[in-house]
Amino acid sequence: MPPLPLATSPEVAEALAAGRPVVALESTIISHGLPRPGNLEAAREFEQILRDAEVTPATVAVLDGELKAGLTDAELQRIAAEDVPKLSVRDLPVALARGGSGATTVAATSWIADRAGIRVFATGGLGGVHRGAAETFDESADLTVLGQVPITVVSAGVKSILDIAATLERLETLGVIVLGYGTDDFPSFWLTASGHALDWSVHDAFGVAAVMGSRDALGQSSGIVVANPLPVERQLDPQVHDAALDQALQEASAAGLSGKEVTPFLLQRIVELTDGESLRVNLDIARNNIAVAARIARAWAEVA
Ligand code: PSU
Ligand code: MN
Repeated sequence: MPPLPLATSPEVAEALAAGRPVVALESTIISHGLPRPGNLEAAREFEQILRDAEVTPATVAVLDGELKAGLTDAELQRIAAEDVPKLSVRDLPVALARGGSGATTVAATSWIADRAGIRVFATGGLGGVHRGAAETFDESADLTVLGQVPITVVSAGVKSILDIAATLERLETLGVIVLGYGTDDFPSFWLTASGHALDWSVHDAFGVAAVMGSRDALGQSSGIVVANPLPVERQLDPQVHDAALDQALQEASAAGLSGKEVTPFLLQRIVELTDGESLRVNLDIARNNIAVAARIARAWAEVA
């Protein structure tokens, strides 16, 4: 087999070799999930939250035909400024074959982080089963990859642009462990709760690390979704949320959008329709998830 074209940054490689905590971050949130130019500032801030917690950040992307775990500031700038494609797992071989670059989704980030030996990953919200999937079959590869890769991903559940009940059913089928972090209710990203009850919850980072350890001991290789809600006083106003969501969904369907364009379109329209309020909440969620991922990575480094 040819060597894996994976460049782990020196900082990340050293931390991993020493058993110090590392948290992976995805790059599609930078390239497609947040508007420019604030996206670069956000990407830097996400890394800084980890550094402040003495955790090494590993932002994941594909640059010039190489998988990257850990980016320099110049590389972060490229992801934030260039029109790079959004890459899921199946896109990685094509991007590599062409010497191309791109931002990685939760699916691709999970896969690359696992290859790099990283166990904890923070994102905003996972992809999932889209509304109308019974006809369109539109289900994010985030779910299938999490069924295959033993990574722990901290997420504020999934967005209400998706079919939450169907997403939870698919996570069950795929064998993905879902743990509420201080909650019994699966969060719906901008909103603290979705009304969908979870089977399991943990109270702190050591509770997550214990499940990671027992999953490993069983030889299971599925991922863990840590569902971390925003406190209710920081959620998006539910009325503002519902109105913006209805309109954005109608527009996406009227425009005949499908496939990988759907998520970025809806996210951007919802920012516009909420006068930027959804963006403020989006950033707050990412920070909140990164802070929890830092605690989990530290707990894991302690017990592993
Ligand atoms: N949800 C968000 N923001 C995002 C995404 C999802 O709140 O930026 C991105 C993530 O990178 C996720 C991807 O992995 O969209 C899912 O896209 P798709 O549904 O096309 O698989
Ligand atoms: Mn899709």
